[in-house]
Amino acid sequence: MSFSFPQVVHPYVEQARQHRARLAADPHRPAYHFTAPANWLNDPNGLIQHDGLYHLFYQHNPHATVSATKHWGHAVSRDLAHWEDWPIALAPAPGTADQDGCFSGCIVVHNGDPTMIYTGVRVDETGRKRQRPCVAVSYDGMVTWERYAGNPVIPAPPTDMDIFAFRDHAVWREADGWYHLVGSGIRQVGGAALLYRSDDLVNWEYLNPLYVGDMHQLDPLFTGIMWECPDFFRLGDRHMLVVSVFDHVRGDTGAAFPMIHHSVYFSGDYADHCLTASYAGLVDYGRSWYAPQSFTDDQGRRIMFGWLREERAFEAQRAAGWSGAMSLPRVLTLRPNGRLGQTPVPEVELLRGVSQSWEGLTLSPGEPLVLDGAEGNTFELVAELWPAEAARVGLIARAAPDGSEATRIVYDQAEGRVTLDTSQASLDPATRRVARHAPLRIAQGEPLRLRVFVDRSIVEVFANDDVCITSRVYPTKPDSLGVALFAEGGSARLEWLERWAMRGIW
Ligand code: DQQ
Repeated sequence: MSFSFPQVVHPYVEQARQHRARLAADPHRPAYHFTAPANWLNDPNGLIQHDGLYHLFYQHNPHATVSATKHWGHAVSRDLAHWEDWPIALAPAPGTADQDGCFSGCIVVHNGDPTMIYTGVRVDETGRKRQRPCVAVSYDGMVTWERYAGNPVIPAPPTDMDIFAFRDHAVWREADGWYHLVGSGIRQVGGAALLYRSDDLVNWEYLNPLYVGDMHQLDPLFTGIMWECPDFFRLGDRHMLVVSVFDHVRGDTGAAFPMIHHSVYFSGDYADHCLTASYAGLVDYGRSWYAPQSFTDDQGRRIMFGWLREERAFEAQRAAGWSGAMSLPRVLTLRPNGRLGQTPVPEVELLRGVSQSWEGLTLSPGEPLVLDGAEGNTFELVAELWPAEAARVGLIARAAPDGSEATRIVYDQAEGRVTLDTSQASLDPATRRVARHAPLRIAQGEPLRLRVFVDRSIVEVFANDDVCITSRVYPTKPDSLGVALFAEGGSARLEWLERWAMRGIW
């Protein structure tokens, strides 16, 4: 079956091409992870496959590299690997409920028309920033959007709880109508995903919180005072609620600053409009992952993108002229005990170029094995390793010849965890450099399987299809390109390793 796709001819598209050409030589600018043409990008929004075309909308400030005046940027793909820019879908409109920002949301198809449910931001006369659900509809294949005249469609949050914040949306269809989650927090309680029901997407009846967190609980997961960007879907015989954790930190003066943390999933049973969770975990254990959203495509796959935020100074972002990237699209699977499994969509392999492979090598402690010919900053690497007697085994990437910069991915057998260590990734003190750990228990008779995507300032790691860790790295030296394997505390074995140069997505 063949589709005929709309061709968008618009001055914005040419302008976007010029921005991309201008920024392409930046050594930190990803080549095969999605970025905005220029300036600020954050959350993925409105993910949908419609008439065969994949749509990725995203939070975007087209005017600067800072998080302000949120628009909905828009790109499309025929294969989930290559992307084209389309004109900005939604911009704050003076005099409307979104005049100070079009925040995150989703898109569903209602009576044949793609319909966007997003958060309109408007600062009122008293200076209060009001965040309320709004609706817009497209009648031309999602190029232009008409606001619903009755926006906001929910004028205020429920009044039977002391609500803190009210934004971001997940909407899905059940037999008796549309259901809708709004991200929120209940003061002194914790994050909350508030559930509504509607027949027409514009008249909403509040039901109850689908699920509420506990802000005082730190272990095993910290879930904060408020939840942003709720996402809710069925996976196998479970339901998954994914939220991104917002909290405050107190500065030296005692003043509270907003702080975004990580994305948590709760998996369990959904009945009577409530979720009973039996497992909770982090979607990605790295430093840079936030605000994911997912959708189901026409092959029935649940596919997720997340925002990979910057870990360098605002000044460096301003000088670069761009900020923020998307993760690779990931297919979600259900793992034992309700855990969330993630693998890159197979279409990512369309980007593979020249390949090289190594096999059957022993890794001896104290003698890192440099993979000659594997160096680079834009590649994918898949390795199968047997830790054997080694206490730790791993991979080094973006390494300088003199060892002054290096990013390490380490599996520790005794701890049962994999670490993405960027603490020496850069000599630039104004970049965040941290070690982030993910629990990884490898079953008896199974090797350590690492799939690593290095894309200039992005390192995205998938371990045994079980855990993901993604962080940003900013090596300062042009020759910080080396790749090596190592073992510590005993010998390990490399079964095989394949490395592909990766092509760009534009
Ligand atoms: N980003 C959006 C909000 C959301 C936050 C604004 C999460 O809708 O709560 O750009 O990154």
